[in-house]
Amino acid sequence: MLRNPEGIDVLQPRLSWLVNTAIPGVEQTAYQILVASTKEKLNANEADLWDSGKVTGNQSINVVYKGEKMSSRKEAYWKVKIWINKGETLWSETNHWSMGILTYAEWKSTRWIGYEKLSKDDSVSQYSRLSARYLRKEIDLKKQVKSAKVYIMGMGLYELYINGNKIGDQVLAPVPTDYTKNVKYNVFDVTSQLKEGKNMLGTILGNGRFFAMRQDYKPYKIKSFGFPKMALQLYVDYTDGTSETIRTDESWKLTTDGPILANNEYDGEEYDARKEMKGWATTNFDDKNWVNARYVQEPGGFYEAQMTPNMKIMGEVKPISIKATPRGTYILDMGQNMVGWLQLKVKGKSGDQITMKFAESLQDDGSLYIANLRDAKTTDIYTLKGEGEEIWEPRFVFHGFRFVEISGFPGKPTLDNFVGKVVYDDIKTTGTFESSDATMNQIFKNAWWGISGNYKGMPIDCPQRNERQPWLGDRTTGAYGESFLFDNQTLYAKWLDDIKYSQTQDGGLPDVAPAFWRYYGDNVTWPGTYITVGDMLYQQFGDAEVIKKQYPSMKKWMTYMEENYLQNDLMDKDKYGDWCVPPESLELIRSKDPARLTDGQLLSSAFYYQLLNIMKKFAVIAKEESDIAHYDDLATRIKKAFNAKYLNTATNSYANNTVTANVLPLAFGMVPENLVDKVFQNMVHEVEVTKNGHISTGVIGTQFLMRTLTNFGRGDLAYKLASNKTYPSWGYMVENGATTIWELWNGNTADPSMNSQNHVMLLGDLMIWYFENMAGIKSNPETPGFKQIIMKPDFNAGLTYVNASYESVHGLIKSHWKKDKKGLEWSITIPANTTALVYLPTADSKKITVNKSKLEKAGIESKTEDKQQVLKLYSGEYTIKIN
Ligand code: RAM
Repeated sequence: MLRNPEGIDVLQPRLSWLVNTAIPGVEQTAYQILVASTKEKLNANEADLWDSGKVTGNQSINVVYKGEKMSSRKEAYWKVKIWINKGETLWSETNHWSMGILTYAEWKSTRWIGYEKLSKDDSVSQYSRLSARYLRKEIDLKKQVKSAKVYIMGMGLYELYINGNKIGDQVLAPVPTDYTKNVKYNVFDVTSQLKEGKNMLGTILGNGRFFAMRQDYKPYKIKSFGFPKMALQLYVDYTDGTSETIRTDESWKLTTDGPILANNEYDGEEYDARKEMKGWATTNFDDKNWVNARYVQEPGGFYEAQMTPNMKIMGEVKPISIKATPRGTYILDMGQNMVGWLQLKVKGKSGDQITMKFAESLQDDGSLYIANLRDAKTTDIYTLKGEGEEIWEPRFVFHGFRFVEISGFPGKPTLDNFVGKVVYDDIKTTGTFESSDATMNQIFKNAWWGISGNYKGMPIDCPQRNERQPWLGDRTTGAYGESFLFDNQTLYAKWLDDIKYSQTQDGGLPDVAPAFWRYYGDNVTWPGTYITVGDMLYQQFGDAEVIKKQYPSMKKWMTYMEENYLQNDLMDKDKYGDWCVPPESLELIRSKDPARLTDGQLLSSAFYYQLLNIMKKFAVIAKEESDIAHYDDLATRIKKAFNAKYLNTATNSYANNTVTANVLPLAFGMVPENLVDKVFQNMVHEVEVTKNGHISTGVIGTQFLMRTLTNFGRGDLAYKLASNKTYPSWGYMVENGATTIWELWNGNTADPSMNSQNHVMLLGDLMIWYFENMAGIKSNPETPGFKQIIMKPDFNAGLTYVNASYESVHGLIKSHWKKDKKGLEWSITIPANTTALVYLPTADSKKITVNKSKLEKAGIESKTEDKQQVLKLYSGEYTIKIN
């Protein structure tokens, strides 16, 4: 199992497999990997690239390839044989990967081409407009094609065609990067698209993040990379053993006079169907009005294979209502705040023009609420060609919206004229969660929509207003919660590279990476995400390589912060505070009330302390153990200074006693042992009594609140917060019609200047709590990647049932429990080659049956711990009953 097998550019890819068998209690005892250069050789067990030999052990994920040195474009076919403890051996099916282009020299004679001028209706302004570039190149393949692969870098966004057919189902490709640092190429096997004789290659280039991201607007802040451009190599192998390479050069033809008049991620796409150029990507087209493409400068960054998937249309939403307005327009309601675009089906006259304006909600008078979009125009315009039914959807934009205002529609539009296309990274949904609490269930759905919609080849903060930036702080802990819902491993691994590439020479990290917005403020809490997301990848996916790779840059940043901002053993650098706490008045965005705000030095010191602890773990993984002593010493000093300055032993509270000020030292283990319980009880009092059982934390405190309450014994209070419907709470958002998660607790009343209705940062650790604490699906920190699962739901928090599942890297885990007066019934699925520690809420083993037999007779290892029976279970399905 390699997630993106086409065009791998690491020399030693890692191989993983799932042990798939119905036999219970299975553990792998050994494996043998065979890798061959052709399918035939592999079938004959002729492992000319690598034969790992029989390796004893149960490792089934991330086995590092250690065979022949791989070279560019080399194909590898592999399979694995495993031995299991039940006396059998199993063979996997044949898998495949192909290497990318490993050296710059192999790209050297390929030129970047484009057209670096504005056309008639283009402008560079606050609302930049640029028409899409269409390129075409006829090629003559003289012999029969055996295989062909294309490697394309199309900046900012490309669509690739061969003989009129679009290649691949990706949209808005490639994933965005800081193109001056690294440029991603995509690889496609196009063997079946090419034929002997004349063929036509065609591409369309859109702007994406490349061109004029409003460069006139704040050029000191917003990065721009220039006009769209591309480089492409097509390798063709013929059946007679010869081969040929086709590369971009000045012989490619180009026009800017196609139907896509303007495309801008924030403002929308304008399309004039009258300007369509039928057959432009086929050999059957007259391009006499096209010009030759020009040689242009390369973007500057390294060329890299894209190892995370592109976006795709992942689903559809049918609108639920359409209403006429007094203005003669129509308001379409999708019933869901979604990210993507609207497909239009229409009949009319040539020149009829339909305008679609996207927004997240409506004002009281039924018109669109657009103030919170700031100056993003979010408008698509389609001009009809007037040839019967026309179906159109944009290519180079996305919108975050629930409502669309339609104007200029010929005739009366109906719901059937529109379909919402849901666009996000092509990754699997891995987690499901359903419980006895309807509010919590709706929050889960809202979180799913919010998280997926904001995956845009990088995790962005919001999809609708003029921002859409990959802010680090929004994901510090969120990425971990998200990993239960989505297979986000490659996305976040890519993002850590983005962060690494954005590091300054002296070690500083920005708050936004790629740094499309330039925010280098030497903050701790936002850049610290570099380390916490690394920890998530290690913990949830068992990915140690990513830690080894990023460790030097992580360490560099830690040192840089220490050298510049450590004062009297405290870290004195904070920019955003506990961002977005519930403010003192409902219209406010940012609180000014000192009683609600937490001291910045406290936040940055506690965070830095926690990061030091993670770095100690990473130092072991990266084999840099000699760093540990320093991290340890620093952590000890910070803890001491922190308690000396902020801990009030008379009141057992920290600083001004906000919940955030207390929850951080509790969660990070900074509280002196003899005071832990007292500090916790004080915090509980703040949440339960002072705040009347409601949230008072912002982006920082909320990351630790739910787990800390639960782990120290007050899961019931955490449940209250999760199921609340009154302000401030996630349920309050639901009660007020939210179908995603808001940027602000008071999103329905606050000023629009910073008020997105689709932000994920306030989720904090809520999703982790759903899975780890309510469902009882947690990876044992000692055995990352769910090699051992800790199943310890808090059955007494308040829920009466939970049905949850999670597709881990080791396979599907399920936990379904329900409680009633008679007792508890719990069905569990544990994947092969893993074990689970299952915590049952009784010390009395006589009350327990497992798969209908008494525990004592079931032959299961168990022990008593804190009045609980703890069972060690091997793979299989179990139904446990306690009465
Ligand atoms: C705003 C958004 C974003 C946050 C920054 C600090 O732009 O709320 O999500 O990270 O502020």
